[in-house]
Formats: sequence, structure tokens, C-alpha cells
Amino acid sequence: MKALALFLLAVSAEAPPAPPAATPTVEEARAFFDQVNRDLRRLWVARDRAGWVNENFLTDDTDALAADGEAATAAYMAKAIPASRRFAGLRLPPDLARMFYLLSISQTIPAPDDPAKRDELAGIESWLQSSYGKGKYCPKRLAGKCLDLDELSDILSKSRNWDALSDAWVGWHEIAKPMRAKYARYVTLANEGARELGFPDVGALWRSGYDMSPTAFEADEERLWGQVRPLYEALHCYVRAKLHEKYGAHVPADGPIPVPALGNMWGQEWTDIYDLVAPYPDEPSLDVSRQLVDQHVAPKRMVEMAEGFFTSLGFPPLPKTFWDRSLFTRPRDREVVCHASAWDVQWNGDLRIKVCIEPTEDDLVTLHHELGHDFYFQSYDTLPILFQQGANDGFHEGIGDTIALSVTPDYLRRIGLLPRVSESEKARLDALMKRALFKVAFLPFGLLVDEWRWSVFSGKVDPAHYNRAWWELKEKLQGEAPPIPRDEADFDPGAKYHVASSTPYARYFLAAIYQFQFHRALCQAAGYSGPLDRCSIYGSKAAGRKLRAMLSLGASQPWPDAMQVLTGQRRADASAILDYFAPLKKWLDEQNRGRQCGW
Ligand code: X8Z
Ligand code: ZN
Repeated sequence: MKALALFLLAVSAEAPPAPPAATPTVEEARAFFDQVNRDLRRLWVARDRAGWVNENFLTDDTDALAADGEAATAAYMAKAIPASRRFAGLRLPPDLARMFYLLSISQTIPAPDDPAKRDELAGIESWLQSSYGKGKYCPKRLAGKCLDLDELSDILSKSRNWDALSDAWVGWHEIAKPMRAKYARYVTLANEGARELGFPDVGALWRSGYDMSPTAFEADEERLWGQVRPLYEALHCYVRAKLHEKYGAHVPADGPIPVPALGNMWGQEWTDIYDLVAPYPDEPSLDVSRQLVDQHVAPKRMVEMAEGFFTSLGFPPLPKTFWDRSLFTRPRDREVVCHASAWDVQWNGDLRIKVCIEPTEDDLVTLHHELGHDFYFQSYDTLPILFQQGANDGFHEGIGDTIALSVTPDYLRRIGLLPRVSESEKARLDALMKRALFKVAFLPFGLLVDEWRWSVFSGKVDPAHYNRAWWELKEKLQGEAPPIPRDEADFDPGAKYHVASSTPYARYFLAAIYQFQFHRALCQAAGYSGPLDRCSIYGSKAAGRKLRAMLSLGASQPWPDAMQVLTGQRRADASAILDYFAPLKKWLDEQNRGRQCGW
């Protein structure tokens, strides 16, 4: 036992490990993982405190502090993961076997076990994220005034002038050019780290986080995409026709859609062009943003509305510290990372969000999304820290979205955000269209970001073809194109937050599928038997109990077990999203009759 303690101390202090005992025992394994859980608590809390301060006050100094936190964790992992391997041949009890697995995949960007390379990698990581956070476009015509991402996104969502749209899109994408060279170096270093941990490359490490082989995971994504693709293509075909009517030659009648026409900087969700494609514009308005503005709903009040949904299900309210420590609006006097996020900085119920809230429906939905993370954190915050994760990362992304599916027009009327709603079939199609612009449009984008990164990490795409590969995939999967020709001086993937911030993305594709399965199961638990699009579980304690039973498992069980607790199913199943949108699919197919679909 003493030798083991010494060995672990050596791991913590980065000294060469003491020689391991000849045959490891289960007791030693337990002591090892107890120690790892204690060490990770210290390292992750320190890293996240520095990360929180950095993202709330972007300066060169806080970049350096954040990089130090990342480097310290990476240094520890570079020793602890190989050290854990001595227990590989043992028959471990399930909780230890689970920890063994979770530890092996716990480093998103693994660093080589060389201090200079590790610091260099951590420095690039924080530089990339910080550059994105500070990114601005300073058009000549504004004589020195610069536009940040919120302002540019606002143009994308509201302007219907082609030149203004295209200019905002091109302007934002300029911010990523300087990332290109550093990104290539980052790929080299992180791959070196991954290989030291026994993975062929970082992409393979990321695909190993789903309780199945990386190859099986890719096949599972393919299976799901095959199921939902016809729905996406029907939506694409209808939307393109409408945009062609609106923008003429700027949007071809038969090719891929230029991104700026879609109301979103990345063409990932098309909600903001609802007004251009609404099936029955004469039905009562679904314009929640208008209500938020007209009623002067303050950002904090929007957070309380989202919290109110969770407490109606029986979740305890957010702690007072949440309200003291969170960031709700973009500060005027300093640079911050505004991309929405949720945190438990001390991994013990220190819940926070960081969202630059605007009075829009998008942001109201984002608040449900972020609070989904926080209430997940809250449900498992007493577990060993290795278990303080989602059942997989797609679960974490899917919880708040599941709740947001219950934010139906009727629920919005109940809380005073829509003056009146109609029960008609036309109104239903309008509501379904709005949801589809958000959820269905997103599906191929959910695949794109990591398909691109997997190819980059595996070397299939080399640095000389980064941008071309991005647009080939964008066209293939989404049927989207850039507004002007791009070349290899550009680095368009870096203009997306998750690429600049090293956040894996397959999780959002999974979440987009899971959330409809979860919604279906929760509606059932709430005793609801009508169509899924009209179900809101608001106020159902029975649904809340079921949800919390799954959330409180954290990552302690393989994800199919967690999914079974809520849904009775053990695999991702696109039938729920297809059922949900079935009436819209039928309507779209009628509209598209005689049109040349595809691209
Ligand atoms: O990044 C997010 C959340 C934070 S985890 C706001 N989302 C993805 C994105 O914005 O690209 C939510 C949906 C997809
Ligand atoms: Zn999220």
C-alpha cells in the first residue's frame, strides 16, 4: 500500500513513477482511482477557475493563467493514464472498470509528455479561443467602428439586403485567417499526445467516448443520418425555392444555398428566416422576440423563466451564488467569450452560466439549453469526479433542448409571451416549420464540424487543403456554399466557436436525435398521449422524477443503461424526430412536387 501511495505521489508531482509492484490487485486499483479522483478535483477546479476568469476578462495575462491550468491537467494525464494501464488485465468491479475507461478518454486535447511541447500546445489552445472571443470586423465604411459577433449575427438574422448579408459574413470570416498556421501546429502536437496515450490520432480518441469502438460510432452516425436525410432534403428544397424567389440569382434554383441567405453565420440553424418561409403567414404570429422586446423582458427575467420550467418538474432552484456569479450581458468595458456556456466551477454545485443575452427567442431557447447543463451538474455533483459527466457528451447537450421542446406555443401563451395561439392545422404547420428550421436544418451541420476535424486529425486532409475540405463537406452534407470564392488563405472552420475552442461537436448531432427520444419518453411519463409536437411536460413531477433518475447517474454507467432508465431504449433512434415532424414532411413533399430537389 505504501509503495502505491508513493507511486501516486510521484504521478502527481511529475517525477518518474516508482517501480510498480509485480501483480496489481483490485485494492491497489481502488486506491489508485481514489487518488486520481482527489487529484483531478484539485486540477479541474484550478483549471476551471482560471478558465472562468479568462473567458470573463480576456487579457494576455488571463490567457496565460488559463493555459497554465490546461497544461497542469495535461501533464498529470500524460502520466496517470499510462499508469492506470497496469490494472488493464485485472477483473475490476464495474465502478472501477468504468473509471478506468473514463480516465482513458478524459483529455480532449492530450499533450505530449514533454514540458516544452505541452506549454506550447496549451498556449495555442488559449490563444485560439481568445482570438475568437475578441474577433471583430471593422468595415471601412464605418470609419473605425468595429462590429462584434453579436452585431454581425444581428445583420445576418435581420437584413434582407444581399450585399449587407454577404459583407457581414465575409467580414466575420476574416478573424480566422491568422489561426491557420497555429491550427496546423496544434494538430501535430495534440496528435503526438494522443499517440502517447495509445490512440492513432485525436479524432480516434474523440470517437472512443461512446461505449463502442470508434468505427462502430461512425457507422451509428451514418445510420442515423440515413434515417433523417430525406427530411432534411425536403426542408432544403422548399427553403431554397423560397430564397430563390426572394434573392433571385444570388440563390440558385438548383445548387447549394449560399450561407448568408440562411439567416445564420454558419448556416447551422435557419430559424431567423422563418418570416420568409412560414407556411401560413396569416395565422397568429409566433414572434416571441417581438414580445420580449415590447414587454421589456430583462435578461435576468429570461433566465428566471427558464429556471421556472425546471423547478416546475421538481428540480431544486438554482443557488444564490448562481445569480451572483453568472454573466448575463456583454460587458461594455472588456473583452469576453460570449459564446454561451454553463459551468460548475468547483464541481460541487457552483453553478453558473455565461450568456450575452439579447431579448430574442433564440436566446430564450439557449437559456433552457444552458440550464439543462447546470441542472445535470446539480443532479450528480456528489459523485466521484470521474463520474461527474453526462452519460455521454450528447446527453449533456440534449437535456436543456429536451426541455425546450416543451416550450410550445401554448406554453408561451401561458407565460404571457404569445398573445394568442390557434389550434388550427395551419398554425400547427407554422410551429412545426419554425422548429424544423432550428432542429432539422441543424442535423448535417452537427456532422460536418467533426467530420472535418476527424479528417484533419487523421491526416486525410493536410494543412494545404483545410479550407477546400471544409467547403466540400459543407456542400456534400448541408447543400450550402460560400457567398464568394474562398481559398487557402482563408480558414473558415476557425470562424466557428467550437473549432477555435477545441470543443468536440458530434455531441450536438447526437443531442439533436436523443432529445426527441427523451421528449417522447417524458411526455409518456407525464401521462400525455397526443401528438409529440403539442406536448409540454411543464409542471409534471412524474416526468421530472424520470428525468432526474437518468441525470443523477452521471457517467457512472455506460450510456445505453442511462438511456434505458428514461426511455426503455438502449440505442439512438431517429423515429422520434421523424414522428414529430411527420405532418410537416408530408406538407413539404406536397410543396416540393415538380421541383428539382438536391444539389
Ligand atoms: O454551443 C452550443 C451551446 C453551448 S454548449 C450554446 N450549441 C451549438 C452551437 O452553438 O454551435 C448549441 C447548439 C449547437
Ligand atoms: Zn451546450
